[in-house]
Amino acid sequence: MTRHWQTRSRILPLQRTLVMGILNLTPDSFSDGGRYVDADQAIEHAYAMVEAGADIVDVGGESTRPGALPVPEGEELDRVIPVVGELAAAGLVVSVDTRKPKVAAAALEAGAEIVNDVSGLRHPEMRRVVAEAGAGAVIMHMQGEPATMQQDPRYDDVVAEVEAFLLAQAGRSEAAGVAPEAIVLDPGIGFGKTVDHNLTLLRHLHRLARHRYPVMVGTSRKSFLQRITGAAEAHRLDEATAVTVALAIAQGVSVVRVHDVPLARDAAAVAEAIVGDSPWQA
Ligand code: PMM
Repeated sequence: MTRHWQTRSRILPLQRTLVMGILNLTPDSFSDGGRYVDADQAIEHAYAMVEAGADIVDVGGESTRPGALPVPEGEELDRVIPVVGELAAAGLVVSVDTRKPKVAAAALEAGAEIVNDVSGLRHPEMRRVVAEAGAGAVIMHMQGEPATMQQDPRYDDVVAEVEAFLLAQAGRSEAAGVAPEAIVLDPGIGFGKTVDHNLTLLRHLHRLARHRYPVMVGTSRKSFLQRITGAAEAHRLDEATAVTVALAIAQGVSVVRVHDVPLARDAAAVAEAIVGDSPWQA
């Protein structure tokens, strides 16, 4: 597996787990209740996450939670670009969580390093934008669209299907000129998946991690954790998230996307101390 992640202007080493802190600029985000729509507050929160050990700040202006409707392009640009510009100018490594090629292009222009696309770089224009900028790319798996994806998700073999999709999209991206070292794969926990599908994928992260691409996982405050623990509030799921972080690292996952950065950083430190260079990567 690649031991670094090549992004637009940086090379991020992967010897230690990268923690990606979530900055949702969406009024309807289920997990932080829209506390960070105000740009100044959002920027403060980003600095606090970096202070607490975040390696990357993932800025998103369109909610992709189950049932969410698409946001018009102009609105997403207005939410995301000023914040990306300011954080990048301050020297932070910024990824932009978007499915829109125009938003991705503008964010890269404003200094973002990585495009995090929950639709897995399915749009040919998105592959072109990422290739042209030499940006890092997160290719995520999603069955269906956010508005309807949780209605009746079905797979014959969820691990094999997710793995095949991610590898096919990585291949298409490389064919479009994206460097293999720029690509990170993400199974898309909660995106068109039942609780059982999520758990099966989390049990088989080592299968995804056996390929040449680093693997990222996003479990933070997701509803399957709520279903398992019965926790009433989103922030009460951070400990449960930390458990998934440790178990993911034990299987060779390189990047974790979380809301609570200090907890994830501690979980990663303990997991790394126990597993060292994960036997799953052998
Ligand atoms: N999850 C959400 C949004 N973006 N991106 C990647 N790569 N992986 C994820 O699991 C992921 C994502 C939804 O969660 P949020 O609304 O709490 O940000």
